Amino acid sequence: MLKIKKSEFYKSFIDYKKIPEHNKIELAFVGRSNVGKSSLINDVCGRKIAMTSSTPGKTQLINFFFINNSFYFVDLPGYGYSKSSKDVRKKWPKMIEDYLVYRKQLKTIIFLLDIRRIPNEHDIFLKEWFEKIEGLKVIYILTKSDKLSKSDINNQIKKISAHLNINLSDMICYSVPKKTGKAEFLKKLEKIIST
Ligand SMILES: Nc1nc2c(ncn2[C@@H]2O[C@H](COP(=O)(O)OP(=O)(O)O)[C@@H](O)[C@H]2O)c(=O)[nH]1
Ligand SMILES: [Mg+2]
Repeated sequence: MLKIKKSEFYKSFIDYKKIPEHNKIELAFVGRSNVGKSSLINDVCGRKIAMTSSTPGKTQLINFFFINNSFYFVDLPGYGYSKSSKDVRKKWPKMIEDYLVYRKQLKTIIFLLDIRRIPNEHDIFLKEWFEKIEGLKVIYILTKSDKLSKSDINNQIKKISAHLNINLSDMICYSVPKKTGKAEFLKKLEKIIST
C-alpha cells in the first residue's frame, strides 16, 4: 500500500502550454464537477491540500500536487456543467483535452463517478476515449458511497459496470466520511508507481 508521506501544492495552470516538462509521472483525477475529486485528493494526502467546494463548476484550473517528492497528482477541472452544447467535446475545456492528449508524463487516470448516478453519454464517451490512449491506465472510483444503503450500493455498482462496460473488480467504492476504499485505492496506486 502506498504511503503518502509528503504532499505539497506545486502550481495551478490555465494554459496547457505553460506546464513545464519533467521526468516524473502524473496521475490525473477526472470527473464531473462536484463528484469529489478534491475531497479524494485531500483524503489520501491526509490534509486539506486541494480546495473543495459545494458550488459546482468553480475550478477551471489544472492544479498540480507533488507527492512524496516523486510524482504528481493532477486535479483537473470538472466537466458536465455547460448545457449550451450537445457535443460532449465542446463541454470539455480545450486545456483538459490538450493535457489528456499530449501529456507524455500522464500515466494513469483516476476516473471518479458518483455512485448514485447512472453514467451518461458524456461519461461513456470519456471512458471509450481513455481506452484508446495507448499505455494509459484507468482506475474507476465510485464516490459518496455513504449516501446509499448496502443493497443500493450493490445495485448501483452492477448498473454502472454494465453501462460503462467495466469489470466490477476495476471499480473502487469510496467514502470520505466512512473511510471506505482508501486502502484499496492506495494499493492500486502503489502498483502503478512501482512499475
Ligand atoms: N457524503 C459525502 N460527500 C462527499 C464525499 N466526497 C466529497 N463530498 C462532498 O461533495 C462536494 C464536492 O466535493 P469536491 O471534492 O469539491 O468535488 P470536486 O468538484 O470533484 O473537486 C463537497 O461538498 C464534499 O464535501 C463523500 O465521500 N461523501
Ligand atoms: Mg475540485
